[in-house]
Amino acid sequence: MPVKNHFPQVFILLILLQLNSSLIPACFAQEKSHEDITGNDLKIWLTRPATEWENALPVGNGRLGAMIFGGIEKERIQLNEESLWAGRELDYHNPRSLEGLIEVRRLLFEGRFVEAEKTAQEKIMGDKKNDETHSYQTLGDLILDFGRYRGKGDYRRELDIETAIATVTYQANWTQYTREIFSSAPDQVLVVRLSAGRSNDISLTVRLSRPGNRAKIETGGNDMIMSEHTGNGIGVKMVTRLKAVPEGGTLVSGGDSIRIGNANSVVLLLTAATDYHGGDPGDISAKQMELASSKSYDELKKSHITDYRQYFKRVDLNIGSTDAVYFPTDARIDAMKNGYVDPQLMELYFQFGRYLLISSSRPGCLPANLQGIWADGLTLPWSADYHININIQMNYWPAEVTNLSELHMPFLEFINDLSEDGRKSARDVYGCKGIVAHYTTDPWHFTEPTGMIGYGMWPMGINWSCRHLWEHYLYTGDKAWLDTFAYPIMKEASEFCMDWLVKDPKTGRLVSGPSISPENRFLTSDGQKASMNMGPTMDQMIIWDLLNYTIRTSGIIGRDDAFRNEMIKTLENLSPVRIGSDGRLMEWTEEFEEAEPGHRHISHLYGLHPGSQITKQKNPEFLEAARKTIEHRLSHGGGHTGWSRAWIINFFARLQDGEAAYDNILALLRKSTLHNLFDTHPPFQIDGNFGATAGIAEMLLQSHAGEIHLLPALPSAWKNGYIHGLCARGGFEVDIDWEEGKLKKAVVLSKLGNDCQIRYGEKVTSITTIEGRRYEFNSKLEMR
Ligand code: FUC
Repeated sequence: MPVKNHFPQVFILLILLQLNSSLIPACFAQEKSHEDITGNDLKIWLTRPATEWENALPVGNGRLGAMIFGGIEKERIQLNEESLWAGRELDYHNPRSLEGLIEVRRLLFEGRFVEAEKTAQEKIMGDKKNDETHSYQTLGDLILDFGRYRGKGDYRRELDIETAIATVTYQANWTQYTREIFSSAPDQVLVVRLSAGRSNDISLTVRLSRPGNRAKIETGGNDMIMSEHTGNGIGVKMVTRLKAVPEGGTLVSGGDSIRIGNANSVVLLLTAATDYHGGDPGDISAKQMELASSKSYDELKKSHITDYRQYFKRVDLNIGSTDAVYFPTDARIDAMKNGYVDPQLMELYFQFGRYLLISSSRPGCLPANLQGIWADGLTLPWSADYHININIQMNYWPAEVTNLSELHMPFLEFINDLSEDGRKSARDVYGCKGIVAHYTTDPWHFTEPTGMIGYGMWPMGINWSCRHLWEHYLYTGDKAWLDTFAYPIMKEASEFCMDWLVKDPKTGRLVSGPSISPENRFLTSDGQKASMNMGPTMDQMIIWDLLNYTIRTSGIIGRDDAFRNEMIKTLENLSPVRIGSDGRLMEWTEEFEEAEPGHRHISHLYGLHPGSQITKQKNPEFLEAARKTIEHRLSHGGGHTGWSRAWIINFFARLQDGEAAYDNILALLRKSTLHNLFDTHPPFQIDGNFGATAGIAEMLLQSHAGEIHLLPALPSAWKNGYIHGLCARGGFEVDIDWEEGKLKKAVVLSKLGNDCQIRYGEKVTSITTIEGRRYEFNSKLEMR
């Protein structure tokens, strides 16, 4: 995309940066050629090495990840492997739960919330620690020690998200040095290539290490092996292999290092495996190394780029550009904080979200965790686990709409993998049929309620996740998969809900409980804080949703008529969602005062997004109540975590309020974005990146309400632009171009031959399509 000249903006940017001299990077004074500048479009680049992990650059192949610090004299490449967990399978079932359940329900119906909570804590909740014995962990560090350099300068560290290659370049000793780093999915190897402008000029010491000093490190010739039975012998077994391939020069190995002297270039290959998926990690990593080292660097690089691009190139976004692209990414983020508006940074953020999904979620792998696959240390925030009370779902919001459907599979498989333990928990904890899971889980798929009531007593984890199964079907139309894979899970989740729901003695309607509105609290009539009640709105919405699409599914695949009728009956008796006296959607069955009105979770808007219970066409009064709900949260400091802000972008998109959605993108970039574009939740949580990527797509295309809605929430700031390649439910791929804030043209590719209705503003048109054909519309939605 060509860069326009906007000297006034550059000037303002420079002035803003002058306000804080610490923000002015050295390279601002340097001239960049036009070629350089246009090449910066989809690059995150910085003019200094990372001093903190949060500022390093991530590469990954879905399984093997690395964070590139880019030090000149000493490079630290922090490594991750998706299954490196220090835990193991454990049972957290509280044996008194069945007795507790009856007592807790009685107390809650009597309005004795605090007593109910104490009883549930004692009799229902299982005990689980979040410590080193239960956490996802770093694989270790690859350290490249180059010794002392003289005359250092012209430094640049970049991540090209069009090729998924990180590059570090600098001048030192009067030579240009280059490091290229990528994690290849086709060859299952991390590749580092070191080159220099002069021959015989690369000398370094290579080391592997792992915190805790428990890893065994062996070297021999060009090879190094690091192995450990993690978690002090209770976690997974890990083996990491490194092979150094210098061209020219000398190589000496011994102890824990390989020393290379005066080489022309060096390629380092790193493979790693654990025994999590079965097999011997030593054999797996050796096989990977054998295959990777049989290829040349150019072959590895070529197959990596081809593989990555098959996903990345499917979507192209352009929402305008300014000369801010002349500047390094950290300066651009800081300029945004100072009020500068940089549309191309939003585009970069959007595409970075897609980059992160391609790099952390590949078929056959575990799903992206709270940090994708990138995490440092042995004990991580929330163990970097799989939170299923919004976080993992948010990770996968962009998957279908941004044309990365295959990358949804690790999560969909994971939901299935929860079933076995989920069946046991439903039976043992609650005496119910079907499957259940709570707010979080780990790679061994535990599903019991654990921890404190305020977050743990929430049995809707699988039920929410099932929406992803339905969405995958809506986008792909894969009926066989719906029948054999998705429906059995949806059915068991519905069976649980139908057994779990109880009649509210006051209303006679069915409510879910004991449960919470994740992780919010209310004030009881005597001013105490409580979380648990019967029939929190989010549960009612999730169950409504689950039963609805399970009913539809059983119709599509033509099975289980009797069960379908039971589900219909349950739906009719479900306690409805209500609007409170202040016009907001009620979060609980009573109009409790919230203990924290700006709470980060806005769970009772599930029906607006990701659900589709509330739409402009169906129930505008609920849409209005949803708006009031968000505004109330925001006016009390809501959206303070990145993921919460990202959800708000999606909410406003669904409210078709482009300006408010846009303001929240600005807030996300200004308040919750690190210099490497990672989303903050001190330190970092990846859900906000994914949620905002989905939110930007949702502003430009929606299809949840039975029609393809073009530009439903286009903000005035994105005056001219296009988005090509987004997907719509029903099996469509859509290109939209706009000019002066109005639709210019749209092209709809029908992948399945379904009929569809297309909307732009108040204009609606219906078409009958043929599989594989493209349909082009003009600005008036007339077919060309
Ligand atoms: C949810 C959120 C927290 C955090 C945690 C991992 O429970 O409430 O903010 O994101 O997940």
